[in-house]
This record gives sequence, structure tokens and C-alpha cells, in this order.
Amino acid sequence: MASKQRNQQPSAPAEDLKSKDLERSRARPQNEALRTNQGVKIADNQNTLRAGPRGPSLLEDFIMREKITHFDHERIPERIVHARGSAAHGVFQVYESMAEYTKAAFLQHPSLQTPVYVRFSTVQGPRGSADTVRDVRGFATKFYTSEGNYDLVGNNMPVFFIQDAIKFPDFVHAVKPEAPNEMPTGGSAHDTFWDFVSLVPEATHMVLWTMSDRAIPRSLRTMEGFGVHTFRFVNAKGVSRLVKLHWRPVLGSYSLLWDEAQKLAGKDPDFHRRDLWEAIERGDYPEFELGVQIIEEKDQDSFGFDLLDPTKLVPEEIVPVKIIGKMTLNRNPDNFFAETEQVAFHPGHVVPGIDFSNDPLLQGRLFSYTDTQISRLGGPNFHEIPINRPVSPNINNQRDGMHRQTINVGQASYEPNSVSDAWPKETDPAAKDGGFESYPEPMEGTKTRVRSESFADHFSQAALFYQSMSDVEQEHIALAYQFELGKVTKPEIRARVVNEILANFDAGLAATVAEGLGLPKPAKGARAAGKQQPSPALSLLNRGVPGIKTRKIAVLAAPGSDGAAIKSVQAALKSQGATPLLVSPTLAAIDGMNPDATISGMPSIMFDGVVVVGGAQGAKALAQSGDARHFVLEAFRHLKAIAATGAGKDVLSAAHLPEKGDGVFIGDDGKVEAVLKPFIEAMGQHRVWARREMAETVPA
Ligand code: HDE
Repeated sequence: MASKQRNQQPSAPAEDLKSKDLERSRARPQNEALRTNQGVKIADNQNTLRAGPRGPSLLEDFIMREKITHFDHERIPERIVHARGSAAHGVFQVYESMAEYTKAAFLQHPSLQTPVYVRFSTVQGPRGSADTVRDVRGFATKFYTSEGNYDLVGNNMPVFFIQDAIKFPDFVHAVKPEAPNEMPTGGSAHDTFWDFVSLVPEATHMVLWTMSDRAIPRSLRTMEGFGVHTFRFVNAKGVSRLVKLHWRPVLGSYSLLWDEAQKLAGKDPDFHRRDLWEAIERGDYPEFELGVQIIEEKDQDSFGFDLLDPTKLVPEEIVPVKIIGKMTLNRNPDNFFAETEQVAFHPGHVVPGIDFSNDPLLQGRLFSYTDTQISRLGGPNFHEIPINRPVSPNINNQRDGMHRQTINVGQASYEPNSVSDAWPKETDPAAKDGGFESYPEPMEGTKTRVRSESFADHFSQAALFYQSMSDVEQEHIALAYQFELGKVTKPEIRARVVNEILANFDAGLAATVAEGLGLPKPAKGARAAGKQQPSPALSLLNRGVPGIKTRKIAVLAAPGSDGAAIKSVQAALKSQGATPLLVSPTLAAIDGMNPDATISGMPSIMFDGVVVVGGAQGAKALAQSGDARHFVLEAFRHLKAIAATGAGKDVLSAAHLPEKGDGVFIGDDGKVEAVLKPFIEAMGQHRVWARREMAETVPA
């Protein structure tokens, strides 16, 4: 007889189970009296018990004391890294069976829907820091599979700063706000970060990624995700292959400009969180395809670098990314704290069919993640928090501990036992739905603290990444190094980055950055990497943007603007799946329509494109408004497509926008389709890159 376990879940399809599980834990008061935690109804929630109306408060007031005590303990330690995050529920479905490669149940059949919870995060900043800082983004996915939880705890960049877990505390201490003054919040532009990475050349490749546009994504919905480490897929016959995992956003991958990112950090610190939340509320469900690079064990030494080295990527021109399934994020959390704050990811949460490699960074992570939850979530029972519970039963003989929820029934808390017929029992891995069995990788070696020689090249892949960038992206990288190093106060650190890091992977970049910092032109690096075979897939500009779906477009108008033109512009943009918002100097109705936002509430940095509509009176008001002129100038400066219909063009003239600027389209109020067609095409390129030089002449 199985020992009874009251919190045991019945068996049912995975998705039903998860929602039932969460439903049971939800507190949704409807027609309910206010009560204490002990269930006593409360008659007065406004006044403390006191000795007379003007007298002292009484210690006896258990209602007030319980309330304040709970409040006093409402905060838990934030994550030591990745503290700032936003998350959503969704489902994952594989396109075709992956049985050839892995026995993981959730990858066996396209009809299977697996519930997921995904948390995106920045790394450096605290929980309340801004979303759009220059930083790596975490991309952590919990799959609630029928065989237990599988967590893919990745980032939006395919490599990492260090090669060995023992360096992680050093790296994190260096990048976090500095010890004496807790500055800066949410960024790496400070002495200790650059000091560390200038002394640790293995960081070079990843630092370059963080200086690229990848570190300032336009949206959490438009960034890629990567498992980083090499993992294993193991099939039912026990055959193992090495894999690299990728997430690809269906909307394409594109980024902010640095000036936008900085301004957004002040004007809307929740920019990414809001964007994710609103897209899901609108029904524009973010979709990500799962891709996998599959490498036969016998081929693992054929790359010229070590697959166990997490500072290296496998160019997809060499090993193509096979797209195997899709994740759709379709539900916002009900409660930020209960779900997003308490969710506990762990790269060691794997299911049969998925296994680890000996990447020394991954090996260290396998220890760290449970350990951190014990202090962050207050003990070893964090798996019982609703968001962390697997949908499969998790019955074992573990007992007790802080905050234990399960009431384990019966005598047996050990195995083997005869008192409950030895239940729960192990499952033979050979059986269908068998137990987890580690891949029997042959192993021998001498106990040592030596880093493999095969990890020694720190510059070739940095050169590969830089040489694979478009001109625009290379410019952005140079500006980012100049900006960040410009904030470093110690001249010797700046010089070390230029001479000992940059000069070793690109002489041109090193010279440009040196010039911006007023440093002499650097000599060729002693370990300079040469010309590499570029990987065009690494350039965001080669990724393409499929149309204007879900993109935010400001329809700029004022009372007196042409109502019919507003309606037809909005209809045309909505028909392409975009999100047009009516923006006006005030919230006063325009021809019976209420604006969605004011210019000061939603400046142009929050939009992807602008249409200024006609109507002489409205256009005149906008032309006279400094805020409206600034709006179009800033959109121009940030390389956004701009359209004007009818008298709307007067607003552009009043702002002194270059008349024949690239990506500026002018037409009649009566024929908005004609002007919107090229406008939509230009937006489909994300930005009007050809305007770069002209844009710099515009004051905004
Ligand atoms: Fe993490 N990391 N990490 N990390 N990491 C944490 O776990 C750690 C690394 C990543 O949304 C912590 O629950 C070590 C690489 C994400 O909740 C902590 C090492 C990658 C998240 C931790 C690494 C990541 C974390 C902090 C080097 C990309 C956020 C709170 C050996 C592949 C998950 C927590 C979420 C969080 C340790 C390196 C991704 C302290 C020791 C490489 C996305 O345990």
C-alpha cells in the first residue's frame, strides 16, 4: 500500500493539473468577510484598540499586532543576481517527435501541450531598477512536464563572462554596484567591472556581446534566448548527443538605440515589464521557437574550440539550428510576489532524456541554485510553493524543515521499509516512464585544479563576433565601449581595456575607442586574433523583422485634427497587427475620440513609428507646441519611420525636419493608404538606418 500523502495530485493531463494546482492556492475574496489569519472575523479594520479615544494603544490588540507583524516581514531577500524580472505563463508544443534524439516525454508528440512559466530578467540591478539598462537578460523557462520540472535557465546571449564557476562571485562582486557607495544601479559602466574584465581575458567575448545592441533589447518579446552550456539529449536506446539550445522570437530580434534606452530608464523604468504585460492582455501572445544544434558525440572535438567552454558559441553556419517547437506566453501572473518572485529555477532540474556536459561553469551552477533558494525562500521546502510544484507527484521520504506544507501520513519515512510495503519505490530506468539515469559517460582523470589548454583562446570568437556585425552594429559597439570606459575613473583601467583586450581582437575598434578616450593609438595586441570566417547569423540586421505586428505607432493629433483621417490611419495600422495609439497634447477629445495618451506621458521613445494626421486646426496646434515638435524630431533622430497626412506635414516643417529625410512619407488625408504603404515597409526594417548621418544633425 502506498503511504497516504494528503497533498498528492491525481494523474491528469499536465496542463489541467497545473491550473488546478494554482487554482487551489489562489485567494480570491468574493462575498467574504475580512478575517484574521486564525479565521476570526474582524469588526474594525480602521482603529487600533486604545485606552480611551485619546489614550495609549493596548498590547492586547491581537488584530493590529498580527497585521503589523505580517507586514514587517513582507520582504524576502532579492535574488543576488537577476533580481529585476518579469514573467508570464504559457504553453510549449513540439512540432514533431524528437524521440530519435531524446526520450524526454514532453518532446515526444506534437499533440502534447506542456505548461511553462518564463521569467525574463536583468542581471546587475536590484529588484526596483530600470528595465532598459545595458545588461545581459536572463531568459529562464520552467517546463511543468509529466515527468517532473525541466528548467532551461538561459540568457539572451549565447556565451558567458567566465569559464569556471569559482570565478562567479568575483565577477558578480565586480559588476554589482560598488561597495562604498552602492553605485551605479543597473549598469556596468564603472571601475570595478572594467577592472575585472580587463584582467580576465576570458570575459572578452561576452563583454563584446554586452557592448552590442543585444544588451538593449526593444522588448522582452524580441530577444533570443540561449542555454549557453552544451547539454545532452539522450534517447530511449541510451544514445547521447551534445546539444545547444536556442529560443527564437517569432516577431524577430531587434533593439533600442542607446539614447532611447537611457531616456526610457527615466521616463518608464518598467518599459519592458509593461510591454510584456500589455501584449499578453491585448492577446498579442509572445511566441518563441525552440531551436537545437545537435552534435554527435564523435564530432565534439572538430570545432577548433572546446564545446565545454561557455565563452564559445557554435556558429549556426557550421551546425544549423533545428527548430523543434514553439512556446506561447498567453497568461499574465495573478500575483507578482507569489509567482514571479517566488519562482525558483535551477539548471539541475532536468528530466529523463536531458543531461549535463562537463562544462565547469554548468557544473558549479548545479550546486548554486538550490543553495541560493534555501536562504532566499527560507528553507528547503521551496518546491512546495505553488509556482514551483511539479505537476507530477513529488512523493519521497524527505520530511519536515521550515515552512513544510505537506502533511505526510503514515509511519514510513525511510526506504527500504516493510511498514508501507517499501513504498514509494525506485523505478527501473529501463521501464516505460522509468526513473532518471545519468548518462554513463566514461570518466578518468587526475584530481587537479588545472584549466584545460583547450580553453585558452580568448580572442578568436570575439573577433568572429565583431567581424560578423554590420557597419551600424560595429559603430554602436565602439560608442558603447567609449561610453562605458568614459565613466571609468582610473586611467590605467581604460588603457588596459584598449591595449590588452580590444587590440587583441580588432585593431580598428581599439583605435576608435582609444581616440574617443583621448588615448594614443594602440599597438597591435601580443595575442591578436586574425581574420575569421564570419557568421552572418550573429548580426541582428540579418535577422529580419517580419512586418509591423504588435509594434506601437503614435498617431499624433490635437483637437481640430481630421477625425476621419485618424480613423482610417488607425484601421490601416490595426489591419497589419500593429498597435496604434492616439497621442495628443492633452486628454481632451478629438472629434469625439479620447486620446490614449498625452505627449508628455508617452514621449516618442515609447513608439516604433509616428503618423501625424492632418486637419488644419489640429496641425496648427501641434506646430505651435514645443512638445509636439520635439516628439517628431526625436523620432527622426531615433531613425523611426514618420508619416504625415494633409496638414500634418506642417508639424514636420515647424520642427525644421529635413524635407527629404529618408523614411519620412507625406501624403493626403483622403489617401492615407498611399502614404502608409511605404511607411509600413520602412517600419518593417525596424529603423531607417540610411538616415543615420542626417539624424545626427537634428537637435533632440
Ligand atoms: Fe545564474 N544564478 N549563475 N547564470 N542565473 C542565479 O539563482 C550562478 C549563469 C541565470 O529568473 C541565482 O535563483 C552561478 C549562467 C538566470 O529566477 C544564483 C553561475 C547563466 C537566472 C545563480 C551562474 C545564468 C540566474 C540567483 C556561474 C546563463 C535568473 C537567484 C557558475 C546560462 C533565474 C537564483 C530567475 C540566477 C548562480 C551563471 C542564468 C545565485 C554560480 C552562465 C536566467 O543561484
